[in-house]
Formats: sequence, C-alpha cells, structure tokens
Amino acid sequence: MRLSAIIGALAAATCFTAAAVATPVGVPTADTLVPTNSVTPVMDQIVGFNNMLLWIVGAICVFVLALLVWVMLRFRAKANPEPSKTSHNTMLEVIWTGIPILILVFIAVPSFRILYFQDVIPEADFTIKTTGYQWNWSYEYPDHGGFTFFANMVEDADLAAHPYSAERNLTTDLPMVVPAGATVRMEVTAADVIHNWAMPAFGIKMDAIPGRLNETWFQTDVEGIYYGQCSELCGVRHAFMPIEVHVVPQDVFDAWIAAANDDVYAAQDILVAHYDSVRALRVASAQ
Ligand SMILES: [Cu+2]
Repeated sequence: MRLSAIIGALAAATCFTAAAVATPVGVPTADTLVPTNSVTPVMDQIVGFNNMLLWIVGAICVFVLALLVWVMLRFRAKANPEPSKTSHNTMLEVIWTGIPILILVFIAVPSFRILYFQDVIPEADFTIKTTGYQWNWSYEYPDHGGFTFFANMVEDADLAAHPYSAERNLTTDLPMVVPAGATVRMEVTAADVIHNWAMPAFGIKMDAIPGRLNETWFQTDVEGIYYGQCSELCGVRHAFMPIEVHVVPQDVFDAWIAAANDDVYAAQDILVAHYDSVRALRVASAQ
C-alpha cells in the first residue's frame, strides 16, 4: 500500500471513531504528515495537493543529491589531474531551464484549481457572519432570526467545569453551531484591527479586515467539535481568541437555533443533552 494511502486510511479511521463519540476531531495532532484531519471537500483537495507536492519535492531532492554525489566522484581532483576547460552547453542550459518551468506549470494547474474551488461560493443553505474583535469573535445568524453572540475563550481555571469540551486555549464559552451536510457561507470581517478566521479541518484561513466583507464556505458531513485560532497577529491577546465550531445533526441544530433565538446561553443545554445522549449510546454499544 502506498504511504499516502496508509496515512489517509489512518486519518479516516481516527475521524470516524472521533466523530462516533463526539469528542473533538479538530484538535492539532502531533507526528502526522498531513496538516490536520480533513472534513470538507476544500481541505480534502488541499491535503491531496500537499501529498502530491511531497512526492515532487522528494524526487527533486533525491535527483539533486544524486547529481551532487556523481559530480563529486566523477570530477574529483585525484581522477582528473588535468582539469577540463569545458564551458557552456546550450542543450544542457535549455534543459535545466525548461524542465523546472514544466514542473512549475504542472504544479500551478491543480493549485489554481483549488484556489478557485475555495473562492467560488456554491449555492449555500444559509449564511453565518463572524466579526473579529480584540479579543473574541462574534457570530451572527442572519438567516435564522438574526441573533448574535460573542465567543470568548474559557480560561484555564474554568476549563474543568465546561460541560463538553476542555481544550486549553481552544475551548470557547459559546460555540458556532452548524448542521452536518449543510453548505454554509461564512462572511468574515473585523471591527478594530485585522484578524483571521482560521479553521484547519475545514481548509479555511480567511482574513477579517475592518471595513471589508470577505466570504468563504464549507460543507462537512462529519459531526464533531472543531477548533481553530485567530491567525493574524492582532495584539497582546492574539493567542487567546480561539474558534470552536460544532457540527451536529439537523434536529439538534434546529433545536439549538430555536433556543438561541431566546437565550444563546440557555441553548447550551441543547448541546449538553446531545453529547450526553451520544455518550450514553457509546456506553450502551460498548456493553
Ligand atoms: Cu485576532
């Protein structure tokens, strides 16, 4: 089996079990070749592109190393007491200019394809608008009653008491919630300085700029809790304005929306109940 296939299978297996128990799947992990678990078509393409580049870069490194070794042995002073006076070889120069150009064109084609795939928003089911502040994110649901709330990082002292998530410097008091399967259009902006709404598992890293409305999109079928961070140096608490997104079943999302329109803090109970039931299911299936 090819290495990338093994890595892909491992990643898929991790994704599946993680989603099945509704534990975080979007947490950075150590010792992997791929950047993160991928759960959207965009990130799938980015990971595939990354893997393809690894093979190309690897082949170039091996080729250059082999050339160096060959030159060191073939043209060493001991074997060549009379140095060659050779200079310029038109064919060779055309080749070592032409082949790198062809390699770059070969890389550029899928690269631009991914850029446009990210850039062109497909028919979206609904829109969420996020605004970056020093130092938290606000989320607005204009297609679901227009309620808005702020997501603040949960401090270390309060982590243990948080009902479903305890990822240091990543857990927020209120999460952004979306239903599995929906195509979501994200509007991204900022109110004070430049921030960046980054969600690695979704393949999103979008600048949040005051006075400008950027947009991006994602679509995922994999339920779970995903984490990201502000990725633009925005001030002293830049590292402490994380992003937490919950992908839940449609009925849980509908219940959360109904509750959040009244009181977004009370809507947390919907999520807690959902994760309790998932945990109970897991325990029952383990017995
Ligand atoms: Cu920021």
